[in-house]
Amino acid sequence: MDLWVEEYQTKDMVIACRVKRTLHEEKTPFQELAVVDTDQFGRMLLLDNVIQTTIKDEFVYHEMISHVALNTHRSPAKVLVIGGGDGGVVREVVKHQSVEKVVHCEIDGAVIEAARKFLPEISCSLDHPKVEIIVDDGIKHVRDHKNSYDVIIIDSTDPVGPAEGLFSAAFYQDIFASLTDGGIFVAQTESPFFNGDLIKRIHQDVAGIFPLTRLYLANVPTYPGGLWTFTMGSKKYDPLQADHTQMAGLDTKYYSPDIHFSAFVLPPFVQALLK
Ligand code: AG3
Repeated sequence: MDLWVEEYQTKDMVIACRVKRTLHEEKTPFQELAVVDTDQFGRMLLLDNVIQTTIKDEFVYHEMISHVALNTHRSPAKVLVIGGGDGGVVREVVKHQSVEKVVHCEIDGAVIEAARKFLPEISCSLDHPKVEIIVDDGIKHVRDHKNSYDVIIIDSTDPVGPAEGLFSAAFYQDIFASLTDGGIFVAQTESPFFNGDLIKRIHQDVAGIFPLTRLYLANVPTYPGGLWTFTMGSKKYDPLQADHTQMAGLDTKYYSPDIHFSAFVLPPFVQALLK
């Protein structure tokens, strides 16, 4: 039988991928979770029918959401990852020698369990001795942990359903309070083609709270439009002033010191969103 997964990337556009085998399907208290195997992208994790990550292209997103902020901060010791139950961000964060502790706060424990079982390449560092996993609401966690983290990484789903609150100004305010002096946060902020209004609003909200706000880009083939944005709020350090020679020599496939800087070069239509 010819089986396909289809994601409505917008209400008028579908991305479809032929499925070799369905490995797991589950309705969790928060969402519908599926892991399928495909020829095109390898194993793929979907939540509420939205592609979260695939074995073939996950490195782009996970490296880019992690290393830009971690290499901008001079010596991040305590890092909080919100969401990202697959463990891809955690795997990248523990590559940094300065990091002493990674708290991984994911609301849906079923995502962590599915990733452990079906996506070992991505979840492989979840048991690292520096990692503490907390299955809880990230919004609550930051509210309860003031002045606690050097870097906070928000690896959320799209801004509908369980992740909606992770895109609010009130949450960014709590993030600010949860960061130490010199702290930095970064969040995935969707497609500049399809979510321009959202990107604009987030940029304004973050700029109203943090001394420095920056947006950067990476190309993730399985996300709507491919071109993807990340928004960073920083108390002190500017990613554009990061010291090339101080950057950790990381084992990466997309991120590099040159990409660190070039990712901030924005096409005019993206720049226009930030005016
Ligand atoms: N976080 C989801 C990014 C948003 C993808 N959106 C979409 N495909 N419509 C990725 C989780 C990976 N750790």
